[in-house]
Order: sequence, then structure tokens, then C-alpha cells
Amino acid sequence: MPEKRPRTARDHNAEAGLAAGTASLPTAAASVASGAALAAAGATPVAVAEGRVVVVMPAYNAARTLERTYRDIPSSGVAKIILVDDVSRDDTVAVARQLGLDVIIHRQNLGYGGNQKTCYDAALEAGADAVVMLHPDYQYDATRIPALVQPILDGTKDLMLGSRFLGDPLAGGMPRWKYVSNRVLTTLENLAFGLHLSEYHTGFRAYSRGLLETIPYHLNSNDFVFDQELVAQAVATQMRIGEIAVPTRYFKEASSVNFRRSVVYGLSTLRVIARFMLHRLRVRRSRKLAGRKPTSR
Ligand SMILES: Nc1nc2c(ncn2[C@@H]2O[C@H](COP(=O)(O)OP(=O)(O)O)[C@@H](O)[C@H]2O)c(=O)[nH]1
Ligand SMILES: [Mg+2]
Repeated sequence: MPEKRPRTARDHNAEAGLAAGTASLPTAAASVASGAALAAAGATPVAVAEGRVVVVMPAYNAARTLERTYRDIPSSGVAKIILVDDVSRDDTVAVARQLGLDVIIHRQNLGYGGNQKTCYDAALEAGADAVVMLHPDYQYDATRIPALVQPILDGTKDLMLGSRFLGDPLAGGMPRWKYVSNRVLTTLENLAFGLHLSEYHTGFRAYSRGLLETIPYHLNSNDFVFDQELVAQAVATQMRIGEIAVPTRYFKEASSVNFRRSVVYGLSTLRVIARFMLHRLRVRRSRKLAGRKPTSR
């Protein structure tokens, strides 16, 4: 287990009772755990790549897993951790505040995609060069954040996926039906996108600032398919995509998506693929898949 992080370095709660979707943070939220602050708090200074890394956690009923997730986030090289609460019915907000996270609270439940829109708005507002999206359900190994984010800080990738399928997800406890449907959807997405990724459905990702500023993610779904739309947008705008292996854990609190919701998700993913193909073949242009502005690359 990693060492317990110094609490003082992140003890700058910024609480913004924002209306959902309007993510303008108060300036107090933009404070950073500087290297000096970390050193003063007793942390070992470690050489980190240039760039400001912000971790965002889209949260919904994560009270029982949040602290464990947080403890695994390396303290060096991460400037800020933002948790967006989507009107949880448990103590997620209280736990997040106790941990010293920057907390943003939705006034109404928007769903997983709607939550991420607020996450990315807030991360950009906080000056992030690289943004890590991490589920607060302790499913993904957050100690892998430095490896995930390195290619983005190096400027060689715009989107990094923490893949469960480069390891053995069944050994990690992934239900077989989820495994099979993931394989099928991933195969179809690879064919459509012309890529060779091992999976597209992970809840552990990192984005460059340039990517988030280029793709119009506000046009995306507020539901789970948001993640797939975002990858399609990244491909359509010629973003560079990579992946690393990330061990995963399956247990009760780490997986709330049931079979019915998964079927809806699967069908929505097929629609994303179809829309991508129509756009690519110039049969039907999609505003979502066109960049917000021309990229400089
Ligand atoms: N905002 C929001 N997030 C949700 C909702 N349901 C689940 N989530 C979050 O979505 C993420 C993925 O859900 P999860 O049940 O872990 O999916 P699985 O691990 O793929 O089975 C988790 O981090 C949940 O906190 C919801 O209704 N609203
Ligand atoms: Mg999960």
C-alpha cells in the first residue's frame, strides 16, 4: 500500500454550489499543492514532468470507496483533485470535504456524462495541462496515474486509456457477460476508428488540455455513452491515442451498472459508431465530431 499522503498540501477546500453545467470556479479553487508545500508537509520531492496535472472524479454514491481511491493517488505531480458530486444519496460530499478535495455539487442529478462535463470545465478553469478522469469507486489502480499521464505531459499523446484488457480483467473479477460485450464493442470500434486498442470502456483516462479545448464535449450525452462519444470525437479530430495496462478490482460498490443499463449503453455505443461512419464517409455531417476550432497540429 502506498504511504498516507500529507493532508496539509491539499487542505484548500473549494466548495462551489454550482448549478449543474455552469462550472465557473471561484478563484480560491485554483490553488495548487506546490512542491514547496509538499516538501514542508514531509513528502519526498520526486522529479515530475512539466505540466499541471488535475485529477477529476465524477462521483455518485462513492462515500464507501472514495477515501481508498484518494489514498492511492500519488501526491507528487498532481496539482489538484476535483470531485463533482451528482447529488449522491450517501456521504460522498462529507467524505470529500474531509479529505480536502475541491468539491463541486450539482443541484440536480445529471448522470455520468453530465457529471464529466462539469469535471472538465472545472479542470480547464483550474489551468490543467493534463486531466486525469478517475472513477471514485476504487475499481482502477490510481497509483498508475504517473504512467498514464506521462505521454500527455511529454506531448506525444492527447488521450490515454487505462486498459483493463492489457491485463486479465476476469482475474480481477469482471463478470463474464461484461467481458464478452466489451470485446464485441471494442472490436467494432477498432474497425470503425481504424485503431488497435484493447478496450474503450475504461473509467480511467487522461486527456490533454488541447483535446478538451478542441472537442465540443458539451454536445455529448449526459449518460454513460459520453465516454464513447468522446473517443469518437478524439479520432475525428485526429488526436493521438495511447493506452497502458491498469489492474482493476470488481466488488459490490465498484459496479452499479446492471444488465439493463448495460444493454442501453451497448446500443448507444453502436449508434456512436454508426454516426462516426456516416460522418467519416461524408454522408451525414455531425457537429459533435467536428472540432470546436481548427487544431494547430
Ligand atoms: N453521475 C452519475 N454517475 C454515476 C451514476 N451511476 C454510476 N455512476 C458513476 O459511474 C461510474 C461507473 O459506474 P460503475 O457502476 O462503476 O460501472 P462499472 O464499473 O462499469 O460496472 C462510477 O464512478 C459511478 O460513480 C449516475 O446515475 N450518475
Ligand atoms: Mg466501477
